[in-house]
Amino acid sequence: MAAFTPRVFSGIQPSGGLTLGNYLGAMKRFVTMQDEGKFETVYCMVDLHAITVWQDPAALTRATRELCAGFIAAGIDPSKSILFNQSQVAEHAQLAWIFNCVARMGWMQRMTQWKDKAGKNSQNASLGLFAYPALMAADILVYHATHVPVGEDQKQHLELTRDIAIKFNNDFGVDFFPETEPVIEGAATRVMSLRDGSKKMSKSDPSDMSRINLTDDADTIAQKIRKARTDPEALPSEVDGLDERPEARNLVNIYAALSETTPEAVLADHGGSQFSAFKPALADLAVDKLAPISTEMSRLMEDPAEIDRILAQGAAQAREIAAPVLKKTYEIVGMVGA
Ligand code: AQP
Repeated sequence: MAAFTPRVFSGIQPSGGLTLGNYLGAMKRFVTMQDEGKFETVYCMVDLHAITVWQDPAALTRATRELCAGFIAAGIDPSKSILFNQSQVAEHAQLAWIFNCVARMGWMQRMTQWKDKAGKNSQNASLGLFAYPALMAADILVYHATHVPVGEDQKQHLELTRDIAIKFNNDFGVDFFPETEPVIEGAATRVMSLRDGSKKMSKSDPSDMSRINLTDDADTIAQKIRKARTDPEALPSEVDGLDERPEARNLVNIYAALSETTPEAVLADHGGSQFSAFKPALADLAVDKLAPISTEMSRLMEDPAEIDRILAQGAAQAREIAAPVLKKTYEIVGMVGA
């Protein structure tokens, strides 16, 4: 196996505002991996992914800038990490086409995100939504990324990315694409909806009460946590006591992730508490951690030209890595003029 530069790639869709799920499941780890200094870090606003379902153009532009502001407010430093939006680096879409020709229809049909998002009306879903995982594989492999921090929901797509890399290497008899490792760690790899403990918290959920947005003010955060669905029992003192209590487990996991501890430690402190006491403690913690991010996002959003400058600069840096990888891929495939 060839030696690859330790490099992290991950992306977030500008398909709405950032949620607590995106923050705890992905962005917080992006910052840790940047600050550890063990990896080159490349982070992307995946706007080409966002349009696999309908996006109002003006809302997409705003969401992309707001997402960039969110990355920076959460701790991503454009002088340490490459930060850009996907559509400015054409190599993503170009490599995705090659991968569309490597991946098999059956692989895509098995993807649970495709089944969930296309639902019963799959004949009416976009071709882009079906091919989404091949574009995601291209996002990652065009940087020869070795590690990808993501939430639990993206695990299957990362397995598919490895399958595409292996099949490409086998088909062409090369050792060119790495077998990327997912990084799925911590108490909040799957933050659930505040209204339904069986559903993932999602920025496109029709109910705003189901999620905490990074732009929510303190009162809204407190109200959403107060109204979060729970059961009538007190919190247990052991994590086993959370079995069959998905809503209680979710709030405990959120508390653990925000306070950078474990669910066991949270229950050691709060076991026996009623939700009437635990929810205000969680709301205070959430406001404490999220308010500085939301304030900084608002400040950054006052200067969209500066955000666009950061994205253009990041895109130029990204192309420096992506262009030679695409060129070599074309050579391997046999394209004249590559
Ligand atoms: N609820 C979640 N818990 C933990 N991690 C999550 N992520 C998303 N939701 C949760 C992680 O955030 C990263 C970016 O996700 P994305 O925006 O690319 O797409 P998504 O997973 O489809 O997120 P949403 O919020 O549900 O978007 P929509 O509603 O547009 O589909 C990923 O690493 C993801 O795992």
